[in-house]
Amino acid sequence: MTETCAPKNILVTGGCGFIGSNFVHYVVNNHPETHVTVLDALTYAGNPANIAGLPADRVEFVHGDICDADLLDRLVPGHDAIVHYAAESHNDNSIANPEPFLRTNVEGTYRLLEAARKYDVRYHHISTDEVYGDLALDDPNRFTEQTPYHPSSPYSSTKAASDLLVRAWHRTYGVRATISNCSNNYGPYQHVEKFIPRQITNILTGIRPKLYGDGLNVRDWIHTDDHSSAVWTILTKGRIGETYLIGADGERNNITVLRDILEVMGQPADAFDWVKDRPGHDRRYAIDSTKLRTELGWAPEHTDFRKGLERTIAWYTEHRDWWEPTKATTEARYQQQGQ
Ligand code: NAD
Ligand code: TDX
Repeated sequence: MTETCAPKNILVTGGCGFIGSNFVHYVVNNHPETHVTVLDALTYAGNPANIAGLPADRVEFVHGDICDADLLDRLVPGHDAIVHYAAESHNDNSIANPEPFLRTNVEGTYRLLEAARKYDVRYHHISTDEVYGDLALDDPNRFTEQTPYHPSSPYSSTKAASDLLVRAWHRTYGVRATISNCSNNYGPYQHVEKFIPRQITNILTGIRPKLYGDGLNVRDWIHTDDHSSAVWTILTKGRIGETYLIGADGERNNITVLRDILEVMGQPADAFDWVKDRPGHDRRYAIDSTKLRTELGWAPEHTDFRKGLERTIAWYTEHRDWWEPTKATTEARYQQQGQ
């Protein structure tokens, strides 16, 4: 399939977070015809440094909240598409305090959909495989676009709610929407609260890595650059009203990932602590991305997980000034939770 008209002006929400900022870099590097406006509230998870240094004629930053309808009235007209990444994204935080998740993930999506409807702007919604709940370790199936929604955590239930709003706004009001549900991302600019950066930066600061439960929970890892290319593919070639699952066949259990990190960083294989499990901890996620690959011709490029992990470890080693300011508060919060 060939690319239908590449959008000239896109509004990227959450473009100062981990995956959103990697997408902004991807667009700047690969699609010179597209201008990006980043809308980000700069919560604890947003960092303007993630997009600093990008050419001013390609990327404009607007500091603001997706729940601010007046701001959206001023900002959305003139854009060809909204790519909606902004969210409260961390499961452990949603268990400690669900309220911001309801506001940003549900109300924020509602506000953006209303703006997309009012100004007839194409809308792409970034979601997660967690809306499908979890699989048993020995289940031969993986998630597909037909898997029923069965979210487990306050985080994933608010993401599921936001997906359902998108479907309703497409069907009822004709909003030109697509949805993608992606598996666990890794790469640069990921907050140190998340599994892989937490363990790398623990080792770099002399703290022992922490593994939840029995360490056998499985995540389906994808490099964030592959997520970006998949989103661009769906934005430009996807069928309106459709959902596409994004994954790179990267299933691994947590203890295997941790042992890889320990080995690459020259640590003994047992140099970590077992800690309290996450309440309601999903056992396994696994994505079947056949629809995206066969219908739109997308394929991941970063399929060597070990190599991607080594590059990610190198990035955190070389960018201490990026993560050090957030490390102590993040670990203090985990310590309070017994994790
Ligand atoms: P993140 O927490 O790193 O970044 C979220 C960004 O959104 C931050 O920059 C934050 O400041 C901004 N934000 C939060 N609330 C806002 C608001 N009310 N208004 C404007 N901006 C706001 O998150 P991430 O890991 O980059 O995830 C991005 C998206 O991808 C989310 O929608 C998430 O559900 C989805 N996703 C994440 C993963 C993953 O592995 N991290 C996997 C699949 C899908
Ligand atoms: O210190 C830790 N030790 C540990 O064993 C942390 C922080 C996590 N874990 C485990 C829990 C999970 O099984 O590692 C796995 C990954 O944990 P997270 O990084 O918190 O990710 P997860 O809960 O799987 O959700 C992520 O992928 C799907 C993103 O945070 C979500 O935004 C996305 O939707």
